[in-house]
Amino acid sequence: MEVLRRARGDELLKPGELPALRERLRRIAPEHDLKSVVACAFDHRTRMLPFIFADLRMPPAGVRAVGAALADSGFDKTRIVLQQWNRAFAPSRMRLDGAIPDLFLVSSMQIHTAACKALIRDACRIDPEHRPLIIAGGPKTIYEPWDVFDAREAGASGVYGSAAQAGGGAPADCGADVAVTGEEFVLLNLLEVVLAVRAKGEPLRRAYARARDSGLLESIPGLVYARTNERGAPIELVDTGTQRLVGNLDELSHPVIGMRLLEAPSGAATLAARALPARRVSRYGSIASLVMTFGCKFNCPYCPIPAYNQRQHRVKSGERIADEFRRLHDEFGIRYFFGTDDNFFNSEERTLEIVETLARSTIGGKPFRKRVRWGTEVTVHDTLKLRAHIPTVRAAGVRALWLGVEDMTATLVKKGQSVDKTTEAFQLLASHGICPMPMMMHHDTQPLVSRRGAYGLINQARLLRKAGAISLQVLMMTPATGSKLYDGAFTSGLVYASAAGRPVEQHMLDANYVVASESKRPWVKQLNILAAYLYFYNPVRLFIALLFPKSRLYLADAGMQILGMYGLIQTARRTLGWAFRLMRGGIVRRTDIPRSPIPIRALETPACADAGGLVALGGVGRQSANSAAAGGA
Ligand code: B12
Ligand code: SF4
Repeated sequence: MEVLRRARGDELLKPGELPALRERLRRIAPEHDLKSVVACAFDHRTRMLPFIFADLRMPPAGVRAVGAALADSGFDKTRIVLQQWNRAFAPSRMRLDGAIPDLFLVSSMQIHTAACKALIRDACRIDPEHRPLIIAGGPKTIYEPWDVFDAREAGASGVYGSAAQAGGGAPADCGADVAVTGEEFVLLNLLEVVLAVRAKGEPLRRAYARARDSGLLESIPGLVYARTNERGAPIELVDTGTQRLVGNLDELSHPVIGMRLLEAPSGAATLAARALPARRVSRYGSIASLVMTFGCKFNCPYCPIPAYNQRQHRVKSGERIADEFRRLHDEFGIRYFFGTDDNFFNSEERTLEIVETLARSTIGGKPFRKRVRWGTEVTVHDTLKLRAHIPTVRAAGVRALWLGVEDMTATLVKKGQSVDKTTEAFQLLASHGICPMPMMMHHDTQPLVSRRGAYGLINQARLLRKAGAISLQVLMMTPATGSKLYDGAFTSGLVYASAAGRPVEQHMLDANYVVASESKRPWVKQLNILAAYLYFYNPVRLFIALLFPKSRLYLADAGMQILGMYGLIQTARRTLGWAFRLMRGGIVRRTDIPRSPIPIRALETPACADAGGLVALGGVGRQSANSAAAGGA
């Protein structure tokens, strides 16, 4: 099920509402002196193609934004811990300024759920009197907020594997206190409400419980919180409805604030006395992700993005983006950037405003393109629409664009692409020194190779390479939470529960594993993905890339080959065992849609009335199906 849209005209916050909230919090922050730790859950079993390098080198924008929002609201005793860098981090042992933090926030994608739950479980080892208020957020909870609560007393099996997954001896209330299904504003709104009832020196979690029990949280759209029994175990979840979105992204806190809060990589379970010094940030986080736009005008049924954004296209101004590049470059020495856009070329007018501003901006007296290199996601359709402006895009510093090609023949998905158009768009970008990076989706009806035409997976990889691609992403079509196709994929029995006795776990939902297919020989699909990667990344091609590189960027082609071969080894190591299980058979399918084992009471907000009311959720996943794609486009 998709994220429900608020009533028309009520999707966005009023202009200035977010900065005003920060300002109010700044005024009361000194008397509360909160200490917060924001953790990014990361399951290292997901390390493989197509993102084997970026997954560790790019501090995620989500946790950085949450940390920045807190610090920018006056709560500067905040630390961001990435499990990518700090595998041994144990929340039960965290101390900030010598004390147990008041707030423990966890951000997770769906594929990192096991790691997210383990972090929450460990935080629950802190005795209840001192335990921080535990808040979960991010792409996991946006769609399946109920999965971060302790469901053991509800006695259910949960989504994939056990929902509770609590180890022996874990306390009864071993889950998050509250899940945020929205963005920064929702978190700050919650804090303001809780701090308003907090007595001097009172534990934040106790003040939170009082605010919750007095019904004060009901007026904050974007929360799911637990009502508990005397043992602290959740008996009911309350869903306050869809958030209002910040429309003008210039109102967000500056990314440099979040970048200053990162915990240095270490093998320790505890936190260092100070955050990672600015001069060392780029050594570990050499790529900075930047929020520039949100939303996409297309409506691909396998993609949750348009519904998440309530069909809004939200943007930052060119001036603000230039400032973010400049300050991140100057303060941290970062030269590589990635835009977190769903479809950067979505609106011609807004795109031009951004790239023209960047193209005439300077950093340290030099033009942008000489100082920074960046990439983001776009569509083939919009690239061709903007063909006359590609030189300006290049002058703005863009060196790579990821395009959601999916299937060049548009048999699977139609969003304005075709073999000719895709080839034209790729050649156009390559001719201007921008590396076109294809994102493809393999599906049940697509063969590995077709004798004629361009239908086969390898046929398409070959065409894309010829047209200038230096990287390849091939993912299997897999149901994505929050997409239109999600529920149907389950009820129709497409999705596997297990194969040859091995259950499908959430870390396997990254579209690298074949976990939903009608194919009689799904193991062939699994091997097809490896074959396509091997066709694209191999020693022969590396040799050719050294002699006749596809990219104008020095050694980029050869570098991608080396990275791709390393990633391929990891992908094969992790997915071959699954291919053998698929071959052995014994595939058990599921027909139940993942749903909350704990009853959910959805508050009926008039705002959501046009979507049938939140009652429609009934505890089922809040959103969409899954595109295999990493982001969008
Ligand atoms: C950039 C990106 C990537 C990058 C970078 C990831 C990184 N290290 O930064 C790369 C290319 C590596 C990547 C990889 C993948 N990605 Co990706 N990616 C994105 C993208 C386009 C932007 C993410 C981002 O930075 N957004 C901007 C930040 C500010 O937004 P945010 O993270 O949502 O955080 C906000 C809120 O969620 C909330 N919030 C977040 N955390 C918390 C925590 C608390 C406590 C609170 C209160 C609030 C809160 O507040 C934040 C500020 O507004 C999103 C789509 C999107 N537009 O968000 C997909 C997305 C996150 N990716 C997705 C997927 C599926 C993947 C892959 C699995 C794809 C694949 N098949 O390989 C891999 C996973 C790799 C791995 N091992 O982790 C999905 C996740 C779906 C889900 N339900 O979990 C998304 C949502 C796209 C989609 N289909 O909708 N991805
Ligand atoms: S898959 Fe890409 S083009 Fe389609 S709706 Fe999602 S972001 Fe837009």
